[in-house]
Amino acid sequence: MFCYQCEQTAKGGCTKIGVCGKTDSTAALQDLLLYLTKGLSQVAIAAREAGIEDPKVNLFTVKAVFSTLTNVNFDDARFVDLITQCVAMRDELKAKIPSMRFDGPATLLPAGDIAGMVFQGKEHGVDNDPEPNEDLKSLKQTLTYGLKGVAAYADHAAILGKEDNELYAKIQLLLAATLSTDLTLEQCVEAGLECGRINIRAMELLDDANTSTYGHPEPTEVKLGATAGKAILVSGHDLKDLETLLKQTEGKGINIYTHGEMLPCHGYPELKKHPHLAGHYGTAWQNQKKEFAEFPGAILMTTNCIQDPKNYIDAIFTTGLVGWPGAVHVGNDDFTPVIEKALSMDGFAAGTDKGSVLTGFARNAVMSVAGTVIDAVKAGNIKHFFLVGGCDGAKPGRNYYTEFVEKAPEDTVILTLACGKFRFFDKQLGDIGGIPRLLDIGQCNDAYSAVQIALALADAFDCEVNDLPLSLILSWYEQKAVAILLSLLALGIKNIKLGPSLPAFITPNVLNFLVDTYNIAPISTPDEDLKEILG
Ligand code: FSO
Ligand code: SF4
Repeated sequence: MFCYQCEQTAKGGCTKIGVCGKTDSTAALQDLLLYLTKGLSQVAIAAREAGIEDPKVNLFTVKAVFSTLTNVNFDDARFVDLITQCVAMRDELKAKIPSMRFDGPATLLPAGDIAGMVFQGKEHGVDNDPEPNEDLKSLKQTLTYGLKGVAAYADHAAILGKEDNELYAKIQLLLAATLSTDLTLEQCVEAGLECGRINIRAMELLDDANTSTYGHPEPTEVKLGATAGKAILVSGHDLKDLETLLKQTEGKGINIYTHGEMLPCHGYPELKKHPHLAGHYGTAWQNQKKEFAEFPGAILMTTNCIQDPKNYIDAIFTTGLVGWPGAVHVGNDDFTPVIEKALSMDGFAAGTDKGSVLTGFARNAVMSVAGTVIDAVKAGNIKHFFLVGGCDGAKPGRNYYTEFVEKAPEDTVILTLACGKFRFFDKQLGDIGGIPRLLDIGQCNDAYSAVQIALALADAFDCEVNDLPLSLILSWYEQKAVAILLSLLALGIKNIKLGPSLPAFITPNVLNFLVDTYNIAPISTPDEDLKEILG
């Protein structure tokens, strides 16, 4: 196997087994599915030109690509099923445009058994990329990983009924473009920026899906301790799964707790109205092995970020695109097995008080106090904003983000989003004239909200985002972060500091290009970076 798509990759790429736990066979099956989905995209593009739009193919495209994102699905059997579905859909669509001729992944027939498919997957993996130029390969992999992020956001939006054929068409065009060996450097860069632009559209669609279904998030205090009684823990990112579970557990005497990226769910009016949404348990995804093992109830994993659950395999359930061999997979509409499991477990014997945190500062909430914020800036009470956000992970270098927030001067405001916030989410940073110094915008899925806040501030101060007293201090881990980074570059945002390490798939020449064009820089130390930014 060869995989270097995420931040925790082994030096030079994961080759024997993923640091994430991905096996050689899963890696190859993911590569085969991705290759075949690129072929399905070629067929979808040709069909669209002939006037045929296939909603089933469009939705499948994003689901298949999202399945290959880091920490989503580790179950070979599910990948074999997706590969089979992909080829069946492709051939059905091809039959509707009989005059069109295809080759490559649009014609490849998968082998009849797993071993054969694994062999085929390896033939089309990253290390067998036919692109001879290392910089072009780097840009095309960046594009592929960015598209995994876009697919994730588009899938989340589709789950809540928001789809856009134009977005699907652009995703398929870019997926197909990664197969070309004729692209110039300029074309590859432009494709990456286009990926960033379509990601803004995907995130906008998701923002609309979330806020039109559950209302705009409101500043909300979330309890961190436990309430005595039976319990279910929900992790991942999916709001609809949480809602379904809340409805199905109503009156059953089970308390529902959020984990990791589900924390911002407490801010949505239509979710927080359920009295048995009891609080938030634990921290970020990389701490789940310890936190889940200690949880006295059932666990539902709704999207990415699952780790090897062998120590609590009987208590964990996967749903949606998530999979782990041996963990029970349940449909999104019926969580009875999860509920029955929770009822059979002890639950919390007694309540605990671990304080609380604030969430719910998405774009609507922040903009509703924009006047106060602007006055505070004009009066010199707020000197600078830092967006300290992105993914968390296990590497020690990530302490940078905790220290950065601790050392940020008292006349600065920290905006945060995604699971990186767990490095400092419970710090009491006080307020500036009633405005909390730590504002949780939401999940990584809410990056659109952060962009809207930045654009609104720029509008209020009649300047460009780059001229605002705002600095972006980002941490990355998986491919949604790649998509967001491409969106920020597409918006022309400069001076981003990125850590804890730079992507392994970026070559020195591509990095030089990013530094020269966008002044993007790796994080150094909190003291040095703060001095440089505020100096
Ligand atoms: Fe974190 Fe995981 Fe949300 Fe990522 S939970 S690391 S950017 O998948 O998705 O922020
Ligand atoms: Fe390695 Fe990350 Fe790929 Fe897993 S997803 S195999 S950790 S690079």
